[in-house]
Amino acid sequence: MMDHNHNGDFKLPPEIKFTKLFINGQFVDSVSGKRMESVDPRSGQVIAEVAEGDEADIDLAVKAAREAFDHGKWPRMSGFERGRVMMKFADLVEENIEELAALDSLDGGKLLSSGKIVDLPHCIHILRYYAGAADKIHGETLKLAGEYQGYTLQEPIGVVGHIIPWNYPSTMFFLKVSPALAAGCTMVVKPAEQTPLSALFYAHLANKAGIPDGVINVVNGFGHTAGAALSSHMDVDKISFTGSTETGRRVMEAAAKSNLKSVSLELGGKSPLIIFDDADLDMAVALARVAIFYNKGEICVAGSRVYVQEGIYDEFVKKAAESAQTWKVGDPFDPTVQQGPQVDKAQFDKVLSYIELGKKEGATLLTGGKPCGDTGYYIQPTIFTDVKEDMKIAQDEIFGPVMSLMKFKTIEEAIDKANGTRYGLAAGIVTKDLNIANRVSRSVRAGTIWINCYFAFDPGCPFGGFKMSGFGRDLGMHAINKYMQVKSVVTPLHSSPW
Ligand code: TXE
Repeated sequence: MMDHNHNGDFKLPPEIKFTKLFINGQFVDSVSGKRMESVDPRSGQVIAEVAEGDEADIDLAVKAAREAFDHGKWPRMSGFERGRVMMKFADLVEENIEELAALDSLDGGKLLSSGKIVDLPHCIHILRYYAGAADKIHGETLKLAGEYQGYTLQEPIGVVGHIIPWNYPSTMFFLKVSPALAAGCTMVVKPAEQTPLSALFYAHLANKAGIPDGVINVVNGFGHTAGAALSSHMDVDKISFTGSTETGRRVMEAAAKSNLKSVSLELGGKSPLIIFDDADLDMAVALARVAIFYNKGEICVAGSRVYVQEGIYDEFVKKAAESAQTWKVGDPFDPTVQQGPQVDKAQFDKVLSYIELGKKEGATLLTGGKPCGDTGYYIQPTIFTDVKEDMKIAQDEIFGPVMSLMKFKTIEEAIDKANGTRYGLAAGIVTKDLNIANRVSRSVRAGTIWINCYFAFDPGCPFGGFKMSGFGRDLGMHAINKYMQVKSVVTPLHSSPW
């Protein structure tokens, strides 16, 4: 048990202060009175019980968001004023960085060190980026045929349902909520059942910053109940979803069968990292290791397929194995650890079953392949070689620390192989040759291409998928458009001809 003191009054593990639903500016119990367990993936032990929302609670939250949208001041404030409140919200998050990062470590098994220096600063940056954007949203003026002129208004889309996953509870919260706030929307956030804690803290801070009641509501609950109720609700105007491709399909179906609400989906991936013969080998090995083992491989853009050109392949395999063996797995609160536990038993079992499948399919287990220790959901950094394109371990999103290593000869072959899955979220290229980098960037069908880097995110850089990795973009100014409607206003130039 860790109990050393940080920042004076904050101790690890953090106290869990908020466990109810947040609806219309109040923390409330669920209508049914049910509670669900939040589990520490280091041990499998229950750390808290939180209110479990379902259809009735989603209904109350949507009503509050509807009222705040139809009659409240948030959509009617100037963008500048909204931005000021959002800046205050960002300051409050910044004051609580360590405690918030620790909550994600506690229920999600994420590294506290990364939370403090990567995730939370990124969240604050996202919130400030969109706070700054809130007063820069404007339409166009149009000179129309005949004696008419027109202009467009960019109006908030209305009540938004954000359904978010457990691998980045804080980042996903701000990635969705910030542009929607800037646009003037009101919203209901449905966090993942595995990681219910930090979103409630954010709701509290938003309230303290002066975001009006009903603008942000947080309803924890399961996907098939609370999530399904939100995506099929007749009074929700848009769903912004991040999660699995299968669930994304269900969300879209629910939208189609209810009120045809707008949907954007950020789904799974099987991203290729393509390493050419001219690459700096040590840099490429380091990049490949981070690309798949960081956040225990629970990243939609994880570089799970590593293609290495034949000239450096053998040397790469040797060094990759050594580097996986020195990647430190352990308690996410320990600052020297590089990989914590998988988020829950279901994900732990899923990853291990893919490792078994890889062996059965005929791939060679180069290193790893087993759980680490007897308690908690820890898995060794794992690498397969002799992987063939049609194996399931090369096609499916495993969402764990499992790298598939493959060899290629020519640029054309690398491009074909990189494009050879149903996904298209991201890709990495490692080469010193600008011509290769340019050609491959334009030929790989993926929403983000990283050249000689990986996981280089920025609030200004749009992020999303091609193919079955989804559609619509988070981040950048593109994301604001997801939360806006365009209205055309037309007037005659001279006295009315009617
Ligand atoms: O995801 P789900 P799961 C992938 C990854 C992982 C697999 C399964 O491969 O192993 O998905 O994870 C809510 N209507 N990704 O089962 O179900 C759910 O409550 C509405 C990739 O946890 O997609 C949660 O809030 N909502 C991914 C959210 O959807 C529903 C991140 C995501 O859960 C619902 C997570 C329903 N019927 C998993 N069912 C990425 N792109 O980063 C569930 N939900």
